Amino acid sequence: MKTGFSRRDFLKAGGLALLGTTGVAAIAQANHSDAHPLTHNHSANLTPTPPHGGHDGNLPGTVGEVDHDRNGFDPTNLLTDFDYGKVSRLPNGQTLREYNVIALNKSIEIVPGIQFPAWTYNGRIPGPTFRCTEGDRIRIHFNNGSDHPHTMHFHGFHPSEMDGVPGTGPGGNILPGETFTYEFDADPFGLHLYHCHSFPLARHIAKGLYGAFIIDPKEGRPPVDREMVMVMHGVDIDFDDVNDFYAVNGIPFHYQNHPIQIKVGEKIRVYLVNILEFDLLNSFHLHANFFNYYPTGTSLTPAEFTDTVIQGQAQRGILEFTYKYPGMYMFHAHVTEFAELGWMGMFEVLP
Ligand SMILES: [Cu+2]
Repeated sequence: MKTGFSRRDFLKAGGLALLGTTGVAAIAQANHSDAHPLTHNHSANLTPTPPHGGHDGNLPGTVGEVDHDRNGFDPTNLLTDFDYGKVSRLPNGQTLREYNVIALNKSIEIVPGIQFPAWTYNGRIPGPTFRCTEGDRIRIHFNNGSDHPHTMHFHGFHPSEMDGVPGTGPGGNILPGETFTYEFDADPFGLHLYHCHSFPLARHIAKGLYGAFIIDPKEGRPPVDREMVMVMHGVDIDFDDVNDFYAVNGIPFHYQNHPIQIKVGEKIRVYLVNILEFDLLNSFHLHANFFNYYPTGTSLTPAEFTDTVIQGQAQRGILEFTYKYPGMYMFHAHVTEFAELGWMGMFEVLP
């Protein structure tokens, strides 16, 4: 018959007790409150955990706030900033959507105190989210207001001369001060993207010349309560072809510092695009939930029901989900290094 505690049992019990106290201390720190219900009954056992090297229970992040007004854009607004263009009708009845886009050099405060000398479409990172319906005529008046040649290369069907690639015609190399009009029919429906295709390509993309391009199916997608666009990218502030920060919609840590508010039971649709340069893969992980995933948005039937998706550069897809319980839920790259360098956000789910 076994008697008493084995050494193994003793260590296990002791280890758990130790872990328990440390865990509770971390929770207390994270909530900045000694009166938190979780810690109330244990307060006698608590000793403050000294802050050292990020082990104080707080999330990695920035202190302070970038100047969104000076930057000219706020990632919270970019989530729902769908640009449908100036709409008119062609003689053949086709819907025409016209857009004005200018390439601009622009200094963007990427994290508090650090200016990134970006190249932008319309002064923002990412550029405008163009949105249209399958079969629409898209006409983009592009003006290069910068000091380098740039182009606009769209994913989707179009003639070679509208591909925005050097060597394919006048649209393939728009010099500083020049203009060009890209025109094509929106096809196929799905979630696409556009970016500069001037060389060296990695530099032109990494400096900020990219954006999402949504083509809705003719019959539409099933209605949801909220739609938002998220463009995942890196920021290489010292131009050594290594990303120093990672972000969604321009500013690292933005949605951690400014959680996205949604409600219990709401149907959420996220248009997720990866344009990350220099790293092979990016990812999106949703906490305490699962989503239906539509790769490239080219089918109305989800391909997967999951909580994590991996995307290479230019891969994209549509996520649909609903939260059952109120609270704060992280979403982030499950490349954890990216998460701790800025690709981290929060959904605040309200009752
Ligand atoms: Cu360019």
